[in-house]
Amino acid sequence: MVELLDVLAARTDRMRTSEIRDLLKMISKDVISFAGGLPDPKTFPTSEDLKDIFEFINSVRDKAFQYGVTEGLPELKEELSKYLSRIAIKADPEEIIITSGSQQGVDMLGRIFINQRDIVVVEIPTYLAAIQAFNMYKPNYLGIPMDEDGMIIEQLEYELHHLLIKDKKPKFLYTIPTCQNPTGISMSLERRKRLLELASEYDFFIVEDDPYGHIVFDANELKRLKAMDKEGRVIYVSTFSKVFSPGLRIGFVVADMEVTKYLVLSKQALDLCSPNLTQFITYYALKNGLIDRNIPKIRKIYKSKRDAMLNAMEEYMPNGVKWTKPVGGMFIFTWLPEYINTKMLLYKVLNEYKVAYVPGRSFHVDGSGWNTMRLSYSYPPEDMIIEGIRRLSEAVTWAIKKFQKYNIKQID
Ligand code: PMP
Ligand code: G9A
Repeated sequence: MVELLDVLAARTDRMRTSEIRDLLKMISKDVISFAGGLPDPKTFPTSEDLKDIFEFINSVRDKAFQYGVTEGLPELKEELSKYLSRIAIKADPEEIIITSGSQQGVDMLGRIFINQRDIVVVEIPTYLAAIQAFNMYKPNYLGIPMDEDGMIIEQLEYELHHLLIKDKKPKFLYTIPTCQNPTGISMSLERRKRLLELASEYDFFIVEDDPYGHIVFDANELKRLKAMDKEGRVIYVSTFSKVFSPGLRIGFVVADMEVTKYLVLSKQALDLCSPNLTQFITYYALKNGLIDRNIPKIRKIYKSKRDAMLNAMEEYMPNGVKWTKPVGGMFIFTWLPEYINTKMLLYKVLNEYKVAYVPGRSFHVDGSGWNTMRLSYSYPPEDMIIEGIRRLSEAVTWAIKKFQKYNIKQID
């Protein structure tokens, strides 16, 4: 018998499971889940829409069920180029590549850019599945903390300066500047401008991951970094998962042609092409305004759910717990007292209180975050959100009583 550990590639040693994906499998019907950022099915196409969509699919049957080109369905890229121009992103169809979910785009960027020990800058905290994708290529992370205006750019500047002294610079900076996962925070316009200046001064790429850019609640949509970019430094990644349907697995990357050339090469090897069938569905939805019409409805649904969660947190959470006030998106990030380990607490909360959340540690590249949790308000109905927060608060109150006497900060 082959000894598996003798034959596995060295790159597997930093592969870690996604807690979001693990929880998705574990959660039973009687659990109120604040774990995965699953869209509310009310935001999916209606039965009426589906009739039209499938009538259209029937009319393009020969192509829809066929292999497609690696770059993506040309009709979809044309429509996408128009859709992007409405958020001030100028992208020729040749600068767009359709991916199987934006997760694939994130992974492909890791593939084409990261050598072992290359420096990749990320927010602390950041999207855990981006860390999971990049880990495969063994970068050294430079984590930059956030405040209520997003990544602290002064700190980034300080770190870049110190890297330069050592003759080093990042390969790229990965950011979710708008309605961030996991905090719901948006980077201020001033910081966006400064970030672009720094990227130019220190000469690195920015990867802007933007699944939630349309899901803003109280203000207008913020200018995308890509829309402000004059030098082709921003590689824009986005998806139809949160504004139409994640089941279609349609995402996209926008970058200069020299970059897309390499992305296409990596996608050829990964999956040849994204499904023509779901690309045609997305094309139809874009062309006929289904997605544009859906956005105000989506905002309304999630805003109301955010409010339900924030109000319940205010009412039930004990002293010593802090949380973000999301300006959009699907998530609230929460800090418990430092002596509580949210990963250990999860199993009790799941089994006894029947509530799920994502322990926050995996969103941190610096080994911190043991006392944090991410709560998603996107999926459960509002009465369940309130009940779930009531139960979770009871569990947290129990944990504070039980562990505060130890008062030992959790460390990695
Ligand atoms: N990036 C971020 C920041 C996300 O939150 C998500 C989904 N939660 C993704 C990428 C991946 O989304 P998808 O593959 O469904 O497009
Ligand atoms: O189910 C997934 O993995 C997508 C959701 C991502 C998230 O919860 O951040």
